[in-house]
Amino acid sequence: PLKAVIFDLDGVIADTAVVHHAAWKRLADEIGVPFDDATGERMKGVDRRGSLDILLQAATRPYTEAEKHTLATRKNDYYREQIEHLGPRNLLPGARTAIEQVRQAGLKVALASASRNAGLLLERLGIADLFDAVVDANRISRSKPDPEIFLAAANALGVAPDECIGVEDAAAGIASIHAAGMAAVGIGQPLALAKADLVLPSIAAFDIGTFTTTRTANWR
Ligand code: G16
Ligand code: MG
Repeated sequence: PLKAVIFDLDGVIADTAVVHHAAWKRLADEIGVPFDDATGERMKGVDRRGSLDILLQAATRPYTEAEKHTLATRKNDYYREQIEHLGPRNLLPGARTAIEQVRQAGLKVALASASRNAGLLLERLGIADLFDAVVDANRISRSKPDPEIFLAAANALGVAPDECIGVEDAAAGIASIHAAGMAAVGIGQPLALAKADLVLPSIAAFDIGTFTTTRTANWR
């Protein structure tokens, strides 16, 4: 039986995917490395250092470890500048309702975010107390698409992976959910999320009844 729903943060609950994108774009422009939407899409759900490596694939010279550290920090400074100003209005429409629905259905709720800024974001968005467990990149060692983060979330909730649904906006996240042995709901473009068991255009379309009142086979 379904016992828990594990949500991604950026791009699912908060509209911060565009803020990450803008911060990477600013850095890319400053160091003269090309950056397009496809590159931005591949960075979604990937941790900070992994995202930098994706950006630097288009660089014309190698970067030292020390330089990479400086660049990742600079991008994070740009990102933090922006999220300082966020509030509950930056929740994606329907996000709070989706989480509340899950709780009202008697299921547990966890967050699985690759962002080291996840705790700060939850506070700013005013939803920190809606989660039974929060797992972010500070608590794991292997980034999505590795299953570690979703497995850690299920473990923190005390439920088995096959009793969980994961909700993600990134291809790397869908892969992580499936590798953990969970069903995956994609939020966004069906083309980018082709591997998901179900794709919804936005979190506003999330209806827990889809998963609790019909047999898994009907949607998965
Ligand atoms: C998010 C974003 C990624 C970002 C990562 C790390 O993950 O989707 O684009 O690179 O966090 O963020 P930070 O630099 O703040 O640690 P998620 O899993 O919440 O979608
Ligand atoms: Mg995401």
